[in-house]
Amino acid sequence: MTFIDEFLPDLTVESPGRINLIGEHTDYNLGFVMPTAIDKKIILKFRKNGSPTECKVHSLNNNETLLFSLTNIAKSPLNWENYILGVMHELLNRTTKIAGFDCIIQSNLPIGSGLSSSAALECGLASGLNALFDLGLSKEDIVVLSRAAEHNYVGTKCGIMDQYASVMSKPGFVIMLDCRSLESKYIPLNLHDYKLLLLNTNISHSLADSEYNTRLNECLEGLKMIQQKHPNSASLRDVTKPMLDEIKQKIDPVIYNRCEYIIEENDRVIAASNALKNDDLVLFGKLMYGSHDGLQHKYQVSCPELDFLVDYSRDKEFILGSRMMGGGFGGCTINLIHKDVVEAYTKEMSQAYRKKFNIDLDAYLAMPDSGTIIKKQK
Ligand code: GAF
Repeated sequence: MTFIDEFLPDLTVESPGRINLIGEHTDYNLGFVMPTAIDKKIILKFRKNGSPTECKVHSLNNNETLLFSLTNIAKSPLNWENYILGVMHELLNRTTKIAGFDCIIQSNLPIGSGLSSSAALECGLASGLNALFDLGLSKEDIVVLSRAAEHNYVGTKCGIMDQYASVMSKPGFVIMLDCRSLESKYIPLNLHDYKLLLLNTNISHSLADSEYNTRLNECLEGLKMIQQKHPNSASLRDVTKPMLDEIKQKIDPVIYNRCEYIIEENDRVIAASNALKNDDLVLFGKLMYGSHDGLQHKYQVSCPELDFLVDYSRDKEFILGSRMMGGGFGGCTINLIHKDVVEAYTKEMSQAYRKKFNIDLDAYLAMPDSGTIIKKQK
């Protein structure tokens, strides 16, 4: 019998990926986002192994095993291992209650597709160990420490959206999240005859990680200049268009565009949440297109594959909105599409995409689902 065959878990964690309806790159500018978890997830099974220090994590997807000791946590040259080791590092800074454990991981979340498999892995591991060793961490602690793991071990200076959505979501609701106060409003998602269709480009351009941190720095550079006139602006979230325009002559046009996009995107999230409350899906869809246009032209994090999918949808009366989703440079578009045409449109789109890029498109319907679920074995 192998380690996997005889594995009897003490507990199982279901840790979901997320979609984001609108509000991209606003989270690290302490603005607003509108994510929710989906039913694509990472399953993590845990058991204590009796050792005081030795741990084993096995990924069934890539058939790789990570062995480590709690007394010697250090960064790995392998990216996926750093998600695990980063969480261990953060947990061990906060508690001495963890001992040796084994964990098996299996995922149906496509990696690099903008559905946030990284946050699902970090939060799933932290939630599982919290329950297994009774660490007494709150859900918010899990969110915050999982993001810290990504900053400190993986090196992406991400915002809080992905971890928050993976842990805190509720079925049937999107979260209107204020990324500064972490106050959240759960808005019921009533799409009537429409569906959320994700179209996965199956592309993940290598620029994604480096450009992400570059965007963060560009926003900080813009903020610094604005603060010379408006010292009370703690983040771009506090900045208005007239405030930005006061320095238009002095600021680098690229930085101006980045800041302008963030200001406009924050306004769009607020408008989108009102549109949802008023059942105005047509307006919601227009805001989605506005978001994509800003991401493509002002924030410049889109790519030809994403733009092709969004552009293809523009003149279709059965699609109310479409935009790239997540960090950019690949991954999925999110489309608000009439339920009667989902199948036919997916087929048509797949053919067109294949003809243009010689790549297969994947399509998934997404519904707001539950955040982290922990099941203890009896
Ligand atoms: C990635 C990041 F992890 C999030 O924090 C967020 O910034 C997103 O890109 C863009 O909105 O998923």
